[in-house]
Amino acid sequence: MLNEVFGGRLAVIGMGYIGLPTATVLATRGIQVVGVDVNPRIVDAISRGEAPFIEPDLQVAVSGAVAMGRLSMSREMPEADAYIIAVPTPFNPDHTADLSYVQAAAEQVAAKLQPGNIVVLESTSPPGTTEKVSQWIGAVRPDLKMPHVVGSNADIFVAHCPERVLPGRIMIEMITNNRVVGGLTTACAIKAASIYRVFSQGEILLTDAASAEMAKLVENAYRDVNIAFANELSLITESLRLDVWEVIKLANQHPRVNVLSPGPGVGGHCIPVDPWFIVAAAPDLAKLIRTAREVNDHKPHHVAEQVINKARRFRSPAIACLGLTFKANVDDIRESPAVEVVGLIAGALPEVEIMVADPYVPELPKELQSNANLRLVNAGEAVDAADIIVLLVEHDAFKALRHTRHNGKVVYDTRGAWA
Ligand code: SAJ
Repeated sequence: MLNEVFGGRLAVIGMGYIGLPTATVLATRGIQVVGVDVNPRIVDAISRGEAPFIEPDLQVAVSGAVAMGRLSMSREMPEADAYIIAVPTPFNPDHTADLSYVQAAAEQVAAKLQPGNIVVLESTSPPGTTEKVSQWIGAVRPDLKMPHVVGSNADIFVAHCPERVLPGRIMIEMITNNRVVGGLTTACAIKAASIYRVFSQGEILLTDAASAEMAKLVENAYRDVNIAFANELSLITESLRLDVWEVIKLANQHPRVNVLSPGPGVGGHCIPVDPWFIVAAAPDLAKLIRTAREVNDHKPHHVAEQVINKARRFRSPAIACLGLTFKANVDDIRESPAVEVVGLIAGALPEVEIMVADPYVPELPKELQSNANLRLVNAGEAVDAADIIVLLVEHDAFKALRHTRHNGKVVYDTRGAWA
C-alpha cells in the first residue's frame, strides 16, 4: 500500500526541529526514511538513536525508529521516491528571506531525481519559493519536464506543505493538526498529500503552492500582531501604573476578547522571522505587520531599561535573571528575547555581577560569553542571593519558586507567572 502511494523511500533534508520529527513519524509508520544533514554531530547523534534537542516524546520515537532500521542518516543525498526539504530560511539583514539553504538542497535533490519523484518544500518561505525550487531543479536537470514549465505533464511533482506544529507539542500536533498542501499543479498537490496521509489524522487541504506559502506566513504574522497588542498594552498599563495581568484577565472575560500574554519579547525561529517575508513581499501595504514586529522587537530593550533603572537604586546590586530560552519548558534559545535582555543588562552594568539560571541551558550562549560579569548558577541560589529578581521565562521549575523566597527583594516578572 505504501509503495502504491509514493514508492515508499523518503529522504528528509534538514534534521532540525521539523525535519527530524517528520522523518521519525514517517519511519515509525513503516516508511524507509533517510535523514540528511550537513552537520556531522547531528548525523552521528541521530544514528546512535539520540535526538539532538529536547522535545517531549521525540527521544523514544527516534531511538525506536533507528533501532527498527527504518530511520537512517546520511550527509550525502540518497536516491529516494520522495524528498522533503526542511532546511532553515533565515532572513538577511534587510529582512528578505535567505533562500540559500533551500536552493542548495533543491540542487542536491535535483541530481538524484527520476521521473515520478515528489519534492516537497516544508521550510517556511516567501510566496513563489516553491516555484523557484522547481526552477532550480530544472536548471540542474534540463532533461526533466518540470511543473513550472509544462504544468500537468511534468515528470516531477513539486509542492509546499508548511508545518504548523508548536514546539513542546510537536509529536502530538504533527499527527493531529490539519495540513495545507499546495502544489505547482493539482497533480503535484495530490501526490505530495499522499505522504502526509501516511501519518496525519488531520484534514489535508489541497491548494496552490503560493497560497500555501502565504497561509503559513499569515498564521505566524497573526500571532505576532496579537502578541504585539499585548506587549503594547503592557507598556501603556505600566505608564498608567496599572497591572497588565489584571487588566487582560478582566478584558478576557468578554466572550469575544482573547488578549494574549505580554512578555519580554517574541523569540523562536518562526514568529520573529516569518512576518518579515510578508513585509518584504508588500512593503508599502504591510504596515500593521511591520509595526507589530517593531513593537515586539523593542520589548527586550524596554525590559532591560527597567532592570537597569531598578539596579541604579542600589549601591551594589545583585541581579538574578531567570530563563534564557525563547519560551517556557523548551531548550531552544534561537532569537530568544531573554538572551537579548540579559546581554543588554550585562553590557550596561559591567561592574555588576549578574546571575543567570535556566534548567534547560547548560552553558552560557555564545553571544553572552564575552560578558565577564555573567555567572550561570542554579535558580534557587540566584533567587536567594539577589536584590533584584527578573523572571524572563516561565519554566515550570521557576513557577515553583513563587513568592516564598522573594521577601524584601525587587521582583520584575515579565511573564506574569507569579502574578
Ligand atoms: N509569546 C508571548 N505571548 C504569548 C504567546 C507567545 O510573548 O501569548 C512569545 C513566546 O514566549 C515566544 C514567542 O512568542 O517567545 C513564540 O512562541 P509561540 O509559542 O507563540 O510560538 P512558537 O514559535 O513556539 O511556534 C509558532 C506557532 N505558530 C502559531 O501559533 C501561529 C507554531 O504553530 C508554528 O508551527 C511555529 O511557530 C512555526 O514553526 O512556524
